[in-house]
Amino acid sequence: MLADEPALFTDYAVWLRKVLESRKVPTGHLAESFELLAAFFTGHLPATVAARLNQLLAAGEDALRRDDGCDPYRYARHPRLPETARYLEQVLRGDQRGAQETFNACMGNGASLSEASVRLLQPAMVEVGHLWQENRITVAQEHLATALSQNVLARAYMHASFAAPVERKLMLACVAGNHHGLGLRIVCDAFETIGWDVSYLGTDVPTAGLTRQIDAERPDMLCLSLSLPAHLPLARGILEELRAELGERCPPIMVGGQVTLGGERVWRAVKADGWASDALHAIAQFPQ
Ligand code: B12
Repeated sequence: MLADEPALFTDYAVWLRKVLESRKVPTGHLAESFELLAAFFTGHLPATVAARLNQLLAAGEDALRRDDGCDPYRYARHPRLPETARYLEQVLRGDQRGAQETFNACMGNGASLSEASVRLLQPAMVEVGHLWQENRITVAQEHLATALSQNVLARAYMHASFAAPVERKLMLACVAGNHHGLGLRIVCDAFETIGWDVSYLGTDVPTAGLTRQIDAERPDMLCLSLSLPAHLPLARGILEELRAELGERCPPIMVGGQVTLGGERVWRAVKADGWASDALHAIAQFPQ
């Protein structure tokens, strides 16, 4: 409703059905509960609000009926590198050395740190999420793949090429409640490679502390990462708070992350100043 983007809700409906189905939880009640909700909204909310909500519910029901498979990589801008399947298999197996070799070989073949991150590691991690969603791997395997990938990135960083400093400073944080930090780390490293000075605050950053940190460090831009649908209204509130607290001292705010991938309307709804779909897209907006 916030973004007026039906894909946010239809993606969620299909995602939920897959998660439940793969765990043998009956899903017939999903469409039924959408209908019950629609009836409730019609009876209890102003007609215009109920109509907007019910349109979303109808789109959700339709998506469930159509049974679209939902390619988890549908929003990607860059084709994955051919070595992605090998990298995926290695991180799931816990083969740190193999995964590192695969990643480094891509860099050896001419990919920058950011290209290898976005076109190899990122699609592999998206697939890890998909496998978890379908109950084909455990949470422990997902954690293993994430931990391994964090290591791979940290070690590959040592072989990256860096442009001369450009006297611009970036601060990066995941909004409070967002525990997905790997993608933002990739964005952070990407800006470093084009000469920016970076301050990476990591996951789940409380807004009060973020405000003080901005005031202390005065970055030229703030990058905020959001992952889940619930982070959208939260982010909108955080942006309002930062701007109210900091006034002219508030830098331009760029957002990104999983839940923003569905299109313009999503990031505009949180009132951000800019958006990028991935680390390559982000740095391309700041040509040297
Ligand atoms: C690893 C992982 C976790 C780890 C994160 C650990 C860590 N240190 O990062 C942990 C275990 C914490 C986790 C928890 C959860 N997760 Co999780 N997770 C993932 C997974 C498998 C990979 C995330 C990742 O690293 N992706 C790779 C990176 C490189 O991609 P990225 O994050 O999109 O980042 C790129 C861009 O988005 C962009 N970007 C990101 N941030 C920013 C910011 C700016 C400013 C810019 C410009 C760009 C930008 O650039 C990045 C690099 O190119 C994803 C699957 C997926 N599709 O990504 C699920 C996924 C995101 N998780 C999911 C879920 C459901 C959860 C949980 C709710 C599960 C649970 N029941 O507890 C919790 C929620 C925790 C929370 N409150 O945040 C779902 C979300 C589905 C949905 N519809 O909302 C996904 C999609 C899995 C799935 N297929 O079902 N998760």
